[in-house]
Amino acid sequence: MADKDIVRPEGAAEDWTIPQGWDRYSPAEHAMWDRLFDRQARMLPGRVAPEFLKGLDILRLSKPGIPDFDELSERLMKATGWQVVAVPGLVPDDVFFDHLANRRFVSGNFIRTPEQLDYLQEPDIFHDVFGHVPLLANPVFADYMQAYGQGGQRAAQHGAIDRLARLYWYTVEFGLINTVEGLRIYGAGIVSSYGESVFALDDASPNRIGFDLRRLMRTRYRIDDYQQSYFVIDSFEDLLDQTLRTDFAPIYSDLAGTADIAPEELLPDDQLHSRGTQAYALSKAETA
Ligand code: HBI
Ligand code: FE
Repeated sequence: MADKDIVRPEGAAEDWTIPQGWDRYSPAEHAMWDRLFDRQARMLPGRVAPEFLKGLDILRLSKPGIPDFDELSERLMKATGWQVVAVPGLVPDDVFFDHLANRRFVSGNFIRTPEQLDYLQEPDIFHDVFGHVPLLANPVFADYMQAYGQGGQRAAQHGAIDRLARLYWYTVEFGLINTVEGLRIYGAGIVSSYGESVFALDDASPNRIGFDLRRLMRTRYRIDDYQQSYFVIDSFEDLLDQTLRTDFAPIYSDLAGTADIAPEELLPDDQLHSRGTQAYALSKAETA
């Protein structure tokens, strides 16, 4: 969706923020949070990066009910100087980058309906808060997200937002991390999804490829289904070092004119953690 297609709703401020309206959630909406929270909390130990579990703990994210952004922001502010602010849905890139650059994470204030339990297009409060916010309590990841916002402002000047968006996608949304105990998930798109938190780690279908910034910036991604490739970082410190402490301008010019890489494609230089069968994507293609 192009930015010009997103219209700032009436009632949203200049920076697109709106009141969370915590008092307006219905018992059914709070119950939906609890249901999603239970399902993921049971799934995650042994699957998610330890930093994520630590974040849940520090922020005391739990049941019962949808968190109040003011309370959450107070704890998050103490941990890393971040806040959570409510927005109506997707916001334009420049607005998104500006919030991140100022250590404000934007979150939808609505929660999915029972019909949308496992799939919805716009990020709701469960994806945004449960998926994204715990890692913002980690000082290194907190700096990474701010640097991404600053990098977005620069990428816009280079016409390279698409490249930078791939970095966000394959790390913040769908990243895997290598630990002494094996691969773990940390991307919010995985962590907030019941199906993908199993698929991304255990399924034989997807590729799991060692993180390589230039390679990743050439790789297209899927927005409609589980990923066909995941990229594996060694640590958050290493991710921050390799990416946003680096000036991307020379990388953007090197990459101009290079061919994109398909989501499932492997290259000879890839450091493979696992070579995927792509059985899942192929079975979907047959029935499509
Ligand atoms: N808006 N609310 C919201 N949440 C996002 O994750 C988001 C957005 N606008 C733009 C955007 N993400 C990305 O496309 C940028 O990283 C480029
Ligand atoms: Fe997200």
